[in-house]
Formats: sequence, C-alpha cells, structure tokens
Amino acid sequence: MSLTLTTAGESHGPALVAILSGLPAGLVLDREAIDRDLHRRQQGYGRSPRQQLESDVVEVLAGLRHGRTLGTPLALVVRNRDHKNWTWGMSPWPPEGDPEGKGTKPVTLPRPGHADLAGALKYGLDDVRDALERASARQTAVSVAAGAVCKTLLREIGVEVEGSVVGLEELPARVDEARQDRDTVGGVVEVRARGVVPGLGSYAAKEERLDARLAAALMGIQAVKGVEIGEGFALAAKRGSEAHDEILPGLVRETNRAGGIEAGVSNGEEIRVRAGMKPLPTLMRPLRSVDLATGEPGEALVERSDTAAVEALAVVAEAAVAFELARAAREKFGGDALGDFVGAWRAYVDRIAWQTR
Ligand code: EPS
Repeated sequence: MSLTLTTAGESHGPALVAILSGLPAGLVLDREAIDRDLHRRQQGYGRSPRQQLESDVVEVLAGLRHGRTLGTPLALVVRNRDHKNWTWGMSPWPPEGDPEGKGTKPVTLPRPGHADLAGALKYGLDDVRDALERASARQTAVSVAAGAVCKTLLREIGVEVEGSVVGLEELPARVDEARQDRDTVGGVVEVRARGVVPGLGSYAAKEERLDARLAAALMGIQAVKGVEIGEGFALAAKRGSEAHDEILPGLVRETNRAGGIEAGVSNGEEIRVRAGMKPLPTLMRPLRSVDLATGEPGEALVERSDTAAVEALAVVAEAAVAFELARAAREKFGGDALGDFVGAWRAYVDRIAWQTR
C-alpha cells in the first residue's frame, strides 16, 4: 500500500488540483483544519499583494463522502481567484475576442534564478510565461491541502508535524530592509515530527531511506537550495564521540543530533529537518538578463512578487514532511480500512514495546 500525490495547476490558471491516492477508508477529514493550513500558508511577513486577492479554501471533488474518506483517490481543488484578471491570457483553450486583462503579451526577459530561461530552452517556448506559471510557488497551496490530510492520518498513529521559521524575529527586519532596497530575502525553516515510531523507512535500498525521501521532498519545494537532517553539516566537523546519540536503558537518548533518523530509518526520536530557501528571483530592481526575442541585453521581468516567503515555506515544508511520513507509514502498516492501519501500528508498537513520548 503506498500513498501517491499528483498535482497540476498554473499560478494564474483557473485552479490548482491534487489527487492523493492510497488513503485508508474511514478517515474523518476536517474541512476547517485544511482551510486553516491554507490560511497559514498565505500569512507571513513580506508576502505580495497577491495574497490579498487570494483567500484559499479547499474543494473536494472525489474520494470523500459525508466527511469520511472512501479509500479511493481523493481529488482536491484550490481555485485561483486572480484568474478572473487573466481569463484571456491564461485561457486553456484559444481565447475568443480581443486580448484583455493580464498575460496577453509574451514575456521574453528571463529572471535569473527562476525557471524562465531553462524552461524556455527546454520546452522550446517563445513566451517565458509558459514556464513560469507552473514553476511558481503558487502551486504549493494545493500541496498544503494534501499535507493537511496527511497530518490527519498521522494523528491517528500519534504523530504531530510542525514547521517553523528559524530566527523569525530577525527575518522581519531583513524583510523591511530588503523591501526598501527593492530586493528580496530567503531564510531557513525547520520541521519537527513527534511520535514517529522507530522503523519508518529502510536501509535496504537508497530510495527507501527516510532521510533521502525527506530530503527529496523538501528539495522539491520551490526556492529550496539546501536540506539538513538533524545537525547535518555541523556533524561533519565533529568527532564521533560528539556526533552520535548514545543509547541509554529504556532505549532512550539524551541527545538527538541525528534528527531522529539513523541509517535511513526513524529511530523513535523527534524527526528534525531543515530547509534553506534562496531569496526570491523576482526583484523590483531587476538583475541583468537578455531578451530572448532579440538577443539584446536587458533587465529581467519585473512583476508583482513577494519580498520573502519564508513563513509560507514553513507551512509548505510541514506539508511535504507530513506527506512523506504518511507515505512511509502506509507502506509499513498498510490496511484498507483506517482500523486495519491503526491496528497494525498498535501491534507493532506492542511488539517493540515502544513508549510513545
Ligand atoms: C510567485 C509569484 C507571486 C507570488 C506567488 C509565487 O505571484 P504573482 O506573480 O501572481 O504575484 O504571489 O505565490 C502565490 C501566489 C502563492 O499563493 O503563494 C512565483 O513566481 O513563484
């Protein structure tokens, strides 16, 4: 039994969609809890005016009846309210009538750091918009909705996942300075998961390692350039005697430098992962670029953007970690009905005599 997540959607298209398959039947979902996470993702210091246009809420099209999962694919939709300003420019079918609204003129000045240039070359595009619309971090809204569902499943087996910004006080000051300078900033977020049993993931194959899967999940989020598990890079400078977490009677640890994962397997300690986000590539004082239509030097595209989206990343990273942990738990405990899944977890916890903490 595996959990899969497929998403689609452009930033200014009609909607973002996700299909989450492999959930057990009988899981009670809370619409408000999903919308709360969508709202959390939209908050934070340094977001663009776009967030005042959007007020994200989830719609469920399939896989749910009277608030309970059916064990069939769960189809989620988050609409782009801004699409009403782009109906001609982002029309899925050839638009009728005269061009009007936004997105009617081709974009040919790629932004360094965005998908613009690589996307235009790779897909043979004359209008960079065809690349940037999907590459946009707007897509993360529907991933957060799916992550909220995964958190609900994880709660059934005693797991809580929470993301936060590392150094939040310092971040607003950097945002203020950057905004004045018409620049952007990045930052670091941390996700912690409590209550994860030992034994999720496996050292049997590299693609089964939980650390590899979490790293890929975090690196798969827009603008993330670095991932750390536990003390990560700092461990490289330590001696073994200072780097490992000694095992004490009751199989407990006094330290958690490994971030709750040893040899690609959860060890029962809190899972701790960090992701580093680069500054966003849309600058109000643009960087140098080249016009793809003429080959002439120019300045990169300037369009409404965030100064920072680090607080949003904390919520998005939380959702990504929740999905990966839920996926690993579905593989280990299986079950078509929620009770089968929870029962298998309980039997395992009894076998290893694991004390939830
Ligand atoms: C984004 C650019 C901005 C952000 C967007 C991500 O969009 P726009 O060009 O419409 O102002 O606001 O993020 C969101 C819309 C969101 O909901 O997170 C980009 O280029 O990645």
